[in-house]
Amino acid sequence: MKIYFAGSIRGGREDRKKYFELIEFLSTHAEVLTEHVGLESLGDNGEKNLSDEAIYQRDLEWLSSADAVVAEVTTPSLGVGYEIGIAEKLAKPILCLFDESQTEFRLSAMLSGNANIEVFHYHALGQAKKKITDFMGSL
Ligand code: 6IA
Repeated sequence: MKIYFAGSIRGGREDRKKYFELIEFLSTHAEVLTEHVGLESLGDNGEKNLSDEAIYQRDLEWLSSADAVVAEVTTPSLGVGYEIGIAEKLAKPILCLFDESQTEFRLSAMLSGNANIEVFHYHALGQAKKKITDFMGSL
């Protein structure tokens, strides 16, 4: 099972520790194609040794080959929104995780109003992990 994990990079790296923990948890269930998204060393400029064109090509290939997408969507990110839209068109199962305790953010209606996307609101990361387990079990 291959999972494409999406999380904000240039949209802001404040939640990177959360991405790291979710990726670690996901890795116990499946192969995570995008482990770099959770790396502490990845700043909001992303990967230094790859051009934007190379990153785009590689990420779209990974997205096409993934069995499902898990996205942490609390910090708004154009790239994550784009990936979710493409994943929907590719008919991939999509789970979006939104941290309700970060009250400065509100989830886009393009996700919360979309019946093709499973949106889960959580307060504690443990709830998100439990949801991931259920989601993976449903694939
Ligand atoms: O718009 P954002 O940068 O927040 O988009 C984040 C999402 O797009 C993540 O889910 C990644 O899968 C993907 N993505 C966007 N930029 C990168 C990146 N470096 N490295 C890896 N994945 C990326 C960006 C720029 C770098 C050459 C300086």
